[in-house]
Amino acid sequence: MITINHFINGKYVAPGGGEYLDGFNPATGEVFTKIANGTAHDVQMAVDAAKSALPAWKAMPAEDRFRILNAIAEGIETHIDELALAESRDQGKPLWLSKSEMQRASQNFRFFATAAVQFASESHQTDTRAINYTLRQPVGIVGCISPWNLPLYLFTWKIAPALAAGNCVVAKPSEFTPLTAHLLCEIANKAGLPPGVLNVVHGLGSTCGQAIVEHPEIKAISFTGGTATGKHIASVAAPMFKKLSLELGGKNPNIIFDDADLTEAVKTSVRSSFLNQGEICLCGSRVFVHTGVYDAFKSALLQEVVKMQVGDPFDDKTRVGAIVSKPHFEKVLSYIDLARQEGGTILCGGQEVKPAGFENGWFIAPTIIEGLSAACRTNTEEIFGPVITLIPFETEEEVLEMANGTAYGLAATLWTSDLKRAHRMAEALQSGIVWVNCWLLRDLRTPFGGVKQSGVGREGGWEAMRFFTEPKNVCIAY
Ligand code: TXE
Repeated sequence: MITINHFINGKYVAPGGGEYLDGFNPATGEVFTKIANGTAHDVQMAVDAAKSALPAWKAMPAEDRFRILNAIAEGIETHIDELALAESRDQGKPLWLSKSEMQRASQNFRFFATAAVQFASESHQTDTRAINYTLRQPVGIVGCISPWNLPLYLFTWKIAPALAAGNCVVAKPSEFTPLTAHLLCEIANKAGLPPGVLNVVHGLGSTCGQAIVEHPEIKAISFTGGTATGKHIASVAAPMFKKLSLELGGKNPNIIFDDADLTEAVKTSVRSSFLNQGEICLCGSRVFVHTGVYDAFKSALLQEVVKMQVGDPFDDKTRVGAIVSKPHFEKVLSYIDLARQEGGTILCGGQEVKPAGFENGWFIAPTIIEGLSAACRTNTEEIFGPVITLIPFETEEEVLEMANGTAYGLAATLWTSDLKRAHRMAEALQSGIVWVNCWLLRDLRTPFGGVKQSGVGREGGWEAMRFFTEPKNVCIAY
């Protein structure tokens, strides 16, 4: 049994209340970790540590901050195998995928280490009268709350820019997948991160997470998770005038026009539908296909999807691992039932799988559904599992209306060889991100986030550095 304690002031500490939560291996259904069940008291200790560390951390020369953050990136790289094993055990995802995510976690630190030395602010000359310059000062103590789908990848995506900008952090990973964040703390210590600069607390969102959001000395909250939770967090943080960055759910369209390179579109759609068991906010869960290529696309996609191996996360051939938790597994299955009730036809999958040796795990076969209206619940609510729907369309106007017809607006993908159409669609889609003839091709400098109920604010590049700093205008008369 692995014990996961808080990391406060550079040391692992037991929860003040002495209580622990069970942590499950989703592939076996077994408990293998005990997770500190943090309370407001533990969050207060983390805030106290952050407060003591803040003056020295924000005054540290950027070059020194760069060196420490870069050493954390190297530490992650050195421990990639161990971290990837832990991630797959905790989350259920295939090991090959965990390895690439651990590389990205390292890259997040490397990227924002260099941001610490490159970040700059503006100056404005006001005629011949004055010069204005903008100071970009650290916000102070910031809260980072991350979800369970890409645990270390998203945890580091938040804490690296927060630290690079000179803040001290109180962070909470998801109670479903806290293991890699726990291991990262030791790496941070070895890299020379001063005690108190990064504090990691564990526990339930409704108690420990809530205490972070409510704490008056935590001045900014960066959150990734469900839309309902984001709405609640905003209702608590906004009246306290905290800075808020919310990266929430999606119900993303993947649009295949009749002039698309079908081979590429099918190959990438397999990934954009089912990578990480479909538990990525960027997955294209509504696949709109032009009637001219609908049958050809459908049969080519089905041919690939029925071959996908579901099961043991540690088998290299596995394409779909376990669903993160029992409640989430049940939620996804309930949506498949709903699709049936709404009149959908299940083309493949549609049920749980019990792979040999993993009969107690939470597995769902990759599922493709057709025959549903674009406006039904299955097609407008986030399922966040290995479930997609196929929807035919005739015209650009029609698909645009359907694609934009949900409360979400995170990431859209379109496949076409017509450049003018790509520009027209990219302009008109209500979405924070538009991928044309590709998916999840990431450049860490680009703004990342969604519109409508997919969130508020942007992460990535200078956007993240701006979020984690307060601009102050200084006007000096000539
Ligand atoms: O996430 P929650 P859940 C979507 C997906 C999923 C749904 C719910 O559709 O089915 O959200 O997932 C912390 N104050 N996404 O309920 O609750 C919590 O401890 C402060 C999309 O598992 O949003 C965890 O660390 N914190 C998504 C984090 O919030 C609170 C990724 C996320 O948990 C809190 C995951 C509170 N009151 C799920 N309540 C994406 N955008 O990628 C919870 N938390």
